[in-house]
Amino acid sequence: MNATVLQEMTAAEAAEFVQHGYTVGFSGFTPAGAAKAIPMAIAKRAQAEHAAGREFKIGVVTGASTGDSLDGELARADAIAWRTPYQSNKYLRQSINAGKAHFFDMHLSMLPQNLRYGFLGKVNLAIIEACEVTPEGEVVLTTSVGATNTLVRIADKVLIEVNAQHPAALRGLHDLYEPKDPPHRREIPIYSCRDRIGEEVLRIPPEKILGIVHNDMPDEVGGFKEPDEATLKIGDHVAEFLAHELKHGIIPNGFLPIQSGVGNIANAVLGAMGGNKDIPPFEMFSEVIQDSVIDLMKNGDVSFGSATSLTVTPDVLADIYGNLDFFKERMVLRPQEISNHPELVRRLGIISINSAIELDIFGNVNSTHVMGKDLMNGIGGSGDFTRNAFISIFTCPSMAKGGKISTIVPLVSHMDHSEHSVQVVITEQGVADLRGKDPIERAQAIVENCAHPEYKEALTSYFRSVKGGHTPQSLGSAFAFHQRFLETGDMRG
Ligand code: 0RQ
Repeated sequence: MNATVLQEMTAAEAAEFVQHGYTVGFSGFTPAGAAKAIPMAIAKRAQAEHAAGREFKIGVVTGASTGDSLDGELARADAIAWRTPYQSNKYLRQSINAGKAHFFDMHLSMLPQNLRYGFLGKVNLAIIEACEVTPEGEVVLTTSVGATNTLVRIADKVLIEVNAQHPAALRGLHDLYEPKDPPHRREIPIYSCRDRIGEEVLRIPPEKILGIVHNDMPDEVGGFKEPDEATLKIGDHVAEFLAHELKHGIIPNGFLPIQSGVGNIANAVLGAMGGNKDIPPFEMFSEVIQDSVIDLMKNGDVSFGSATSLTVTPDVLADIYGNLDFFKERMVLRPQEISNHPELVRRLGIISINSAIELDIFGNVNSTHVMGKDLMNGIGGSGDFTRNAFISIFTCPSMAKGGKISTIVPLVSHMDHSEHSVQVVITEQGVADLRGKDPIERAQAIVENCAHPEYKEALTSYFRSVKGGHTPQSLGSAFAFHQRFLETGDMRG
């Protein structure tokens, strides 16, 4: 292989390679492993261009969400023409909801193949974070893989941030594999969470690398709120439900791998599962490994974790890096195309646990839009897992905004997961098992077991007032709860 001296440069010099109208693919899945210094420099460049009266906006593709130095800086600089597949940044959200940045909400497993198929056009530049780059172009990634392997391969050129926060000893944590495209695609040969099928490093032809920028910024992963009573109750209900399924032979002995969303509820659910004596040590086959999983690994409650990102707070990351051999034996980071692949989710029998913004009495789930209109984050990986899970579970508190909103409504104001994919609903009130139930039985189970008592009567009278039909839906009043909230600020009127 050629040993080329790679050009070192500043972030500002690297940003000069970016032109108005480019599509740029950045590393990162959540803030973990996201490029940081170069996107900040691109935002500065955009501001300077705008001040000089010139247009400067780019298409931004990453694995999922990123940190503020990427989505926040670029959104504040009004430098994002379009963005996919997921985001969770307050400034970018504002920009999208104001119609300034176009956003395509996409199942995360589909992004790499949609890029390869050419659905999103050409990728001009990939900007990625690494902990080691050899002169031969071997690149060791940091705390996520996301779509980086595909972005790097299809982009015209590559810029690399080498981040000193992450040790080169991360080599071996990643398993990089990209399927062939139809009609040549074969099965993905993963038959257990621990299987490794790819390479430890990315191999980038050195002539494709425009330069290296040294950086020392930590991942911008925020902490968790202390769980409130409702969150703890949801966690307990999930753990008890799963222990019951195991006891009754629905979940096989030895348990099945778990996928869990991110955020406070997911953290509480995993904590409750670890604390439940009837649940044996289990594996994770998920997209994100977050703080609670690390605690459970140390206790022996989680025996292995397969994901695409290690999204942990700085103290937890320091702990992992202090005991890297222990954790490298217990985890693997894969491309999101593999960590979230429907084929694998169904083959391995993953139990999926995700959160809803609202859900209706028939089991349809809205994960993405407030009052049918304003984007919150995006569907993320929740659809990849839910549609193909062994058992799919959705959790949420029964009320939001201090009770002014019932999260259980007659009809969702936006739909991400349909009644056909949603099997179990869990709020702090209890559990509605929807398997084998028709729409009327589902409505009864959800209202009885999951709705808040303050909303039970209104929800019951809604579906009882409809006569005949398979699904008791009234087109005239299906959105009465939402209308009342928009008019009075409270769904109770
Ligand atoms: O508002 O932030 O102003 O307080 O929504 O709600 O209860 O804190 O829940 O942080 O777990 O997020 C679905 C958004 C839940 C998330 C969603 C308001 C509420 C609060 C947040 P504030 P909570 P969480 C893996 C899988 C889609 C992607 C996914 C999500 C804020 O889980 O983005 O599943 N999921 N990915 O007050 C109006 C309602 C509301 C409401 C809640 N009905 N109406 N506002 N809120 N319900 C991750 C990846 O893919 C990377």
